[in-house]
Amino acid sequence: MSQTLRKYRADYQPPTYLIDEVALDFDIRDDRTRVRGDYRMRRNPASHGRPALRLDGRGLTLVSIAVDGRMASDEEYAVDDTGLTLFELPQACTLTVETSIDPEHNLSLEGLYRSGDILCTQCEATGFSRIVYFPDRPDVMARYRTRIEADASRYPVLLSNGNCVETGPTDPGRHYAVFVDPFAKPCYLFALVAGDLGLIRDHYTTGSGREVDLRLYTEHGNEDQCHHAMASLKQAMAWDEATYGLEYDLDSYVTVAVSSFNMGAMENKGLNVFNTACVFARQDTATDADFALVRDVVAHEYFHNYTGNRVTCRDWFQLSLKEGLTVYREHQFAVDQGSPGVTRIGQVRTIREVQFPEDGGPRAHPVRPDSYVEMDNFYTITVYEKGAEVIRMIARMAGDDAFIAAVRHYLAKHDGQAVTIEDFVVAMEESTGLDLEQFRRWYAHAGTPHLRLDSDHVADTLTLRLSQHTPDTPDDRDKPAFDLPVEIALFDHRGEVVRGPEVLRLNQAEQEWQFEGLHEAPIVSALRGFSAPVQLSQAQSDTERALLMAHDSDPVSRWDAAQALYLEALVADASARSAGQDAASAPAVLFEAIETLLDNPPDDRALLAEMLTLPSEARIGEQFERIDVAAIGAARRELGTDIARRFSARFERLADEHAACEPYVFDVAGAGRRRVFACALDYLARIDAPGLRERAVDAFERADNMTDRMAGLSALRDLPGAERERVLADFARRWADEPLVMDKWLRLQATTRRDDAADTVRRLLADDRFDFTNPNRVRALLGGFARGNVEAFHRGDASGYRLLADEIVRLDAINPQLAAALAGLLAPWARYVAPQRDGMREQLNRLSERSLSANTREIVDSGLAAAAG
Ligand code: B3K
Ligand code: ZN
Repeated sequence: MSQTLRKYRADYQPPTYLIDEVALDFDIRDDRTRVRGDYRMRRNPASHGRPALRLDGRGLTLVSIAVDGRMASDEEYAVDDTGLTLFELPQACTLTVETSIDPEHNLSLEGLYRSGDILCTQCEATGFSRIVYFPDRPDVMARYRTRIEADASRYPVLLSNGNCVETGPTDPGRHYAVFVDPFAKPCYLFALVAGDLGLIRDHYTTGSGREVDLRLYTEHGNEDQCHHAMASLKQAMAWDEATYGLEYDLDSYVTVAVSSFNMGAMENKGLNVFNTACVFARQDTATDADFALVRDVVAHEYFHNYTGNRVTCRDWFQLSLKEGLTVYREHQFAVDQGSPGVTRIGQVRTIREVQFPEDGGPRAHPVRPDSYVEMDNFYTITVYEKGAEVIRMIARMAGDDAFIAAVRHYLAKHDGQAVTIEDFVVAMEESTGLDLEQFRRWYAHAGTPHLRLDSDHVADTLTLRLSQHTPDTPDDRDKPAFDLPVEIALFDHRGEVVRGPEVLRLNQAEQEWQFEGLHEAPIVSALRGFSAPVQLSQAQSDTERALLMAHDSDPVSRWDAAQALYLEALVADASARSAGQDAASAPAVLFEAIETLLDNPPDDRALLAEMLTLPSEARIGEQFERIDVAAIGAARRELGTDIARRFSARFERLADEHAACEPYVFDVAGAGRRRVFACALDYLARIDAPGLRERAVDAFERADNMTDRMAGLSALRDLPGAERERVLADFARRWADEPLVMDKWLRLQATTRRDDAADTVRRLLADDRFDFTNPNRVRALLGGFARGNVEAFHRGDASGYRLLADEIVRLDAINPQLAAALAGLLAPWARYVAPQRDGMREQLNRLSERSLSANTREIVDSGLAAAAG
């Protein structure tokens, strides 16, 4: 049974011993792996109390333990399920611990495990304690020397962090390598890889002239899918130098792509391990979205080298210290590489569609959580993305240059240390001169603030009144006011800016601002660029929204005005349907606004596609206290069909104008062109327009790239018939040997809008092309269904919930982290109307009766604890 002890941030105690040097020795054999650790330690002067030492260890077989070369006797230590305690140790000593582990049968994808033919590690958050007994906490930072010995033909490539200082043969058929990492690091950044790997190489010269050897390893045969990742790495290295003045600090930067990985990638010092899904990108196998994902994840992991590795977290409650800041840096990088407006729109969508629901549900927690049972459950959208938005607000208030100077100050002040979010905020204050006393509440409180904006125009004066209120969350009621920047601009009725943009700093429950000299009542564009992670409601007419949609100088606000127009119509219709009334039709002004948009499209084609895309079901659901999935689905379908019918000729023209005519290049113009093409096809498919099927099949067959091919395939997705079946079968034949492409095939079927979608998923679960032990396959099929096929998943007969719960039980036995993530989809039952709320809760109860991992137990319990309302 797993231990389910809750850990509290307030209970932090410094480590009793510091470890200066760690020598690890891995003896890899087919049946077992022996790991020996020699730790040179000394008493931590900051720690008082008994000189006992706690070493974490899970699922380990202890072989021996010795202090300064003398075997420890049974009385000197005690072993339990989660580690080992040494009762008394000298002030300074060398501790030697030897363990035996079984990576071959480790399906949890934590610690040392096998992915295909590759042995690799994943240590963050606490996977190191599955390798050897050690104080598995980020504030114990040591320099590592690692020796790996293994079979030479099975594992010709041996890798660990730092520089390779020695290699050679040992016993017949075996060889070894020794690595020394000159930088002190926490054990979560340790990595080891052994395998028979293909390689692509490049190099990078830093601003100060240091030559860095860049290597990217993958299973043989995939090398040609790795060039975009390598190019992205070089872009990221150059960007970090140009923007933050940060140069890479080791002689080599090594990346290894593995197919079985629980998340996107891991920033181990000098030796990143990546999910192949975040490395592979070739035009015939990857879409534009994949190309962008690879670029951004590669950059994210690279940026961690400073924000995370050189300066790390004192304890895991501080996770956003490295993740929020690194996501923010990644976001800025992405904005600089692509179309700034559309890139920002993508970030805003994630916050609204995924983070807001988390913040309003049973799993709501502050960016810096106060307690947890399983840390791996807290790698959340709140810690990552809301954490990044919080940083963005600081940058917004300080100004970009002052913010960058402040980050440099923080990194210099704390280089080589394990610190807290408070240390970061203090460094920001010291460098920028900002007073962040009240701002700190963003780290301490969960929940999304709701802002209300009212405006009054009297004589020639405009009064803007902003008020804020944050709803209660499970552990946090009656929240105080937040300190946040609200960017605004004022427009006249011709769409010209008459004031701003400027930032209003809201820090009270209610505040007023006055703008004089305005003869006519202006139109207020507010929360421009999504300047704070809040919900804004603003009394605005449809005509005003349409005007901003056509003229606002901020692309995010233009898009947002369009979203507000759609949303109002959708909410009215869904509310009517939910109440059993007649459907409500959308106002004429909405269709006029679409016509104006089609007549005067923005130069940035991707922005056009974004503005033509209806808010997702998740975003519509967020507008309701209780979510009625069927009513929302029907309203969204109806509006989509209505738009498609009215503008079918325009969509045909758009499809013609944006069909492929030049060879594929992944750039802003090309990706924008393909976005519009896919969007036009999607509208035409909604009404099964004459000629659409031929057009889609043609795109599928003739495209020189996966993006256009998927546009064709997606358009046929919900249109039963011979075309769909033929194209799907062709796809599966063509890409049978490309697991990541087959994930698209699985996902497409899992997201097909059909009443029997759950049966399709069950059939695919049994298909040979599916592999339950591989997280990418599971995410494509089960994640695709539960997240991407909202109506089928939430069917009133609960068949979707039963399917998910069945698979969670099966998965929990092998991969608790992934099982817990899926269980999170059942947890917010209280947000739904009946019968959904009952169906979800019933499956949570069913799960609760089983013996579960600590990961899944924590999620299920928090879901069930939610008030019935
Ligand atoms: N730091 C890792 C995530 C580790 C997740 C552990 N369950 C990847 C990243 O955020 O860059
Ligand atoms: Zn990260």
